[in-house]
Parts: sequence; structure tokens; C-alpha cells
Amino acid sequence: MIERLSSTSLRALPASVETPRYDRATVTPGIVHLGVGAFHRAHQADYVEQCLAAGETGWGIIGASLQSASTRDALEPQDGLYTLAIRGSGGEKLRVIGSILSVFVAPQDPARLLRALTDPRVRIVTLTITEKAYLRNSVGDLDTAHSAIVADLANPSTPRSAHGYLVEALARRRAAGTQPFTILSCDNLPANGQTLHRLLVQFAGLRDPDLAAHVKSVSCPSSMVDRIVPATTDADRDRVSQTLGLRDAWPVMTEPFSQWVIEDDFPAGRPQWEKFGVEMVRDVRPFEEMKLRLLNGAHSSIAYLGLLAGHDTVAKSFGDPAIRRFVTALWREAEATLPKDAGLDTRSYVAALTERFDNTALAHRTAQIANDGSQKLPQRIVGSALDRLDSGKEANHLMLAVAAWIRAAELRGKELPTGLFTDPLDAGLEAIAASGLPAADTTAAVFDAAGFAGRSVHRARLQDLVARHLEMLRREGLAAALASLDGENL
Ligand code: CS2
Repeated sequence: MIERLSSTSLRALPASVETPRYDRATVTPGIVHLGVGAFHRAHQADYVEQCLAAGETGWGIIGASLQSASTRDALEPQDGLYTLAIRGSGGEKLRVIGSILSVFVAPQDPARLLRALTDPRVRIVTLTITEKAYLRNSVGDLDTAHSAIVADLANPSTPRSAHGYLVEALARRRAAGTQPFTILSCDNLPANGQTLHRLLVQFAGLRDPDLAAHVKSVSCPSSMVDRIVPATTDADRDRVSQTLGLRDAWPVMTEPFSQWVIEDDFPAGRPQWEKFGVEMVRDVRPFEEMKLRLLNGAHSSIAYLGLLAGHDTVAKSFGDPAIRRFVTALWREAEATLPKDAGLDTRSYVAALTERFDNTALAHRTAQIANDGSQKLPQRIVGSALDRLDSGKEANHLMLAVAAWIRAAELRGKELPTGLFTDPLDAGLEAIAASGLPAADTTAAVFDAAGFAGRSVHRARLQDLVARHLEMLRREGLAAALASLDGENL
């Protein structure tokens, strides 16, 4: 059997594969990361790898999974090592990353994660826990009725939620006289740091007002993260292992492009990320909004339209001329909502996106992006539409993306496979689909369930646009719905 990738087998790798350029034995932990999935391993762990290689050895990463054991099971026998496969038009480049010192599964041993979080050497906690793990209610406040929050308030020393871990660790650090860590959210949420800060203060306030005041003083900078990371397939595992000559149970696939913009507010110190291309700024909001509305908004649209048209990858969906025309028009709608005075170069950004979505070396599945639409569409699509209506403009393309989501969701178990993609609101969405309502009633019920447009005065107008598209999608299909938009004056 082929030997496993590990610290000892590393020496046997072919010269074409990059390996850690530092002595891993000298690295100490400085960062705890919550949600150590493929995105983190393709993005932050790669930046930290470069800092370690430059001699900043105090910033090794301890990774924790808040749910599944799969990353730990793959990485533990490999001493935390894994391969990053960077795939573009120039072929595939392999780099073995060593910045993750250990990975463990929080629910199996909550005390271990609390020990790591209270280690005085740990000065930053980063998170990629996905939108839904922020546990917000429909108005964006902490969902105090959520079972994890209820449990964490009842048993603070065995937390389940990120909120429970962070607040308990901050309380223990304060009691021990240890400086608080800086908390850096790396999820695709607008003002991700401020949002998390608000939720943590709300959570701490339910434990003790004095603790809330302490949490309020903790720094939570916002950040914009960007790198496309398709889920690894068995074919990827086999191909990479063959090139390595060693078995890697979980290599991570990504593109050459990578971007990270961070608000520079780290009272307990930070690695010198800016030496490796990270943009340290005062206010990340304009970058974040551009990324969420142009990249992620287009991504979700390409996913739902692609699923309706039978395309299984982003490159195939975006390669469909009718969908490409639609996305180009959607970009024009969204672009007009971005701040004009923030120095954003939206034209080059869109040109780069076009190239990235056309990358056929990445098989980025439309079904992967389709997950969790109810959590993603507010900041990717609905926000742009509300801004457009505010300034007296139409939002017809944006609202077709929402209608395509609803249509794709209701076709699951019919023309699309059951479970092709999932959503935290699935129980409600399935009940709505099963009741066979007219498009207007379906749309109203979905807006209620997902909290789209909240109490905005434009909500009825948005619902109306979505309902008209949904009606067309149901009656005549995607091609007709797209054709009805062609030639519309933006
Ligand atoms: C994608 C993102 O799955 C999705 O929802 O839109 O993960 C996207 O690939 C990243 O945000 C790119 O940085």
C-alpha cells in the first residue's frame, strides 16, 4: 500500500512539490481557528504558512471542528500536513502546507478547545463557521431560542456554539489575568467582525452584564476573504496522491487567485500578513460589499440558473451564452449599488471574475454553491436590489436569481435529485413547495420564512418581481425567463 503523507515521509516527495521551508518543531501556536474546513486550508493556512517560512514561528494554527470529525480523521495521521493543489490554465501546482499544528473535534472534548483558547500564547481566534453558525434571528440579533444558545447558557463550561466557546474563554482569560485574544471572522457576511461582536456581547449579556462589558472591549476586526475552493473529489485524491507518491487523504483544490483584506485592529499582535499580499485597511466594508455583491451574487445566480439548465459546474453554467448574458447584466445592476468614493475598481474586478469563473481546471459544482441559499441571498442579492429600488432603479435580474433559488428548491425530489443541496430552512421550504401555491403566495411565504427584505418599504415590490419570474419559470422554463430579460434597459 502507498505510504501516507506525514512528517517522516515528507522527504520522499518529488522536487516539483513545495514543502514547508521551516522547521515545524520550532513552531508554537498563536492562532486557534474554528471551522477548519477546506476554505481555511486553502486560504488563511496558506498565508500563515508564508509567515512561518519567513521566521514568524509564533503563529502556528490549532484547528478545531465544531461539528464533524472528518478533517481531524484525515489530517491526524498526516501530522496536520496536507496538499494544496493550485489549478489554473497553467496546470496544477502542489504545495504541502504545515501551518496547522493539530486538529481536534470540539464536541468530542470541549475542555480541550477551552484549554487552547485560554493558552496565553494564543492571541488570535479566527473563524470560518459559515453563515448559519452565527445563529441570528430574522432581524439579525442573536437567536436566543436556538438550542445551542440555550444549552450554552445552561452549561457554560461545555459549550456547543462558537459564541459559547469564545465568551467562556474570554471569561477565563480575564479571571487568569491573560489579555483577550482578537477575534477575526472570515465568513462571507457583511461587516462580519462587527456582526460577530454584537452577537457575542448579546450572548455574554445573557450570562452576566459585567461579562458583556468585558466582551464589548474585545477587538473583532472585519475581513474580506476570497479564494474559490471546490469540494475535493475522490479523483482529486487519487491524482494528487499519485503525483506525491504518498497518500494524502484530503488534499484541497483551489485557484491561483487569492485575496484577504483585514481591518488592522489587533491589540494582542498579529503576523506580518501584509508582507504576503494581505491588504491591511481601516475599513473593509467597501471591499466586502464588492465581493459579496459581485462575486458571491453572481456565484449563487450561476448555481441556481445552472441547476435549472442542467449544468453541474460553474464553468459550464457560465459558459452557457444565455446565462453569461444574464450574469453580465446582473453585474451591471449590482455594480451601480457600490460606493463610488471608496476607490473600488469594479471594472477590473469583474474582468478578473470572468476569468476565474471560466477556469475549467476547477470543477466547482453548482450544487455546492446552492447550499444555504436562505442564509446567503440577503447579502449577495437582496441587499443590492433594495439599494436599487431606493434610488428609483429596477432590480429585475437580481430578482430572477431569487426566483431561480425558489424554483430549484421546489424541483428537488422531482426533476432535481432530493438532497442535491440543503438549507437550514428546508423543513419550511419543503412544506411551502408541497402546498402547491400560486407563485405570488409561494414567494410571500418564502420571504416570510427567510426574512428577506425585513420591514423594508420595498418588500412588496421585490416580492412582486420574484413572483412574476417564478410564474414564468414554472410555466415556460428558464430559457423563456432569461429571454424575457434580454434587451432590458439597465
Ligand atoms: C461560494 C463561495 O459556496 C459559495 O457560496 O459563493 O464559497 C465562494 O467560492 C467564495 O466566497 C470565494 O471566495
